[in-house]
Amino acid sequence: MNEERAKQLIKGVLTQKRFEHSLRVADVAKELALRYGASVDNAVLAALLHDYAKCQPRDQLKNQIIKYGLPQQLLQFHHELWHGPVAAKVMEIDFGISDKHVLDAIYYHTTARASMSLLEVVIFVADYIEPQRNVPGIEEVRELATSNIYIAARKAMQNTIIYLIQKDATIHPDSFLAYNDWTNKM
Ligand code: DGI
Ligand code: FE
Ligand code: FE
Repeated sequence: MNEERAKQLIKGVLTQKRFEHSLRVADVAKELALRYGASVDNAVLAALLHDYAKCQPRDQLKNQIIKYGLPQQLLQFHHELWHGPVAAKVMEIDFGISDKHVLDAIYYHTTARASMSLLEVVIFVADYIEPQRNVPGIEEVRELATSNIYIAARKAMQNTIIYLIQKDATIHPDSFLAYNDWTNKM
């Protein structure tokens, strides 16, 4: 899988809006990879593919969680958390991506988790700060991302946890584990 093939692939399965989001995430991921010393090729590839399954119907995502033997626990959480794990499995099994860091960056791009690799953090932060996203506190995260990507990731997760609590939503344990991990590293 290379950049051009990845672009073709997502163009065929995403809405125009989601496709353009993915291109912007790839640009930001490239910038962060250069700044922090992650593989630029892997960052661009993972960014282009991270939302590959985002536009699939809920039933289809659910069927793939079962088919691929992904944790059934996912089904107890918001369906928004399903598209990363499913995309990672499809990339591994149907498209032959074998790089574990790329697969994990796709898998964990929504929830995050403890002890993420640099590439995983790059994708998590790039997805959060891409230029067209507009959530409260995003400017602070953009600023932090110029100096310390882990502190930026922690702030992004803090914002998301607060947002989810305010709307009485559940929070996946991996999101708390990521937050605690980044807090301990401060
Ligand atoms: O797919 P994107 O919209 O580009 O971004 P994403 O995959 O990071 O999805 C983010 C949404 O997922 C965000 O609105 C919050 C929501 N969400 C729901 N439950 C959880 C969650 N995010 C985290 N980190 N943890 C949750 O438990
Ligand atoms: Fe996503
Ligand atoms: Fe995204």
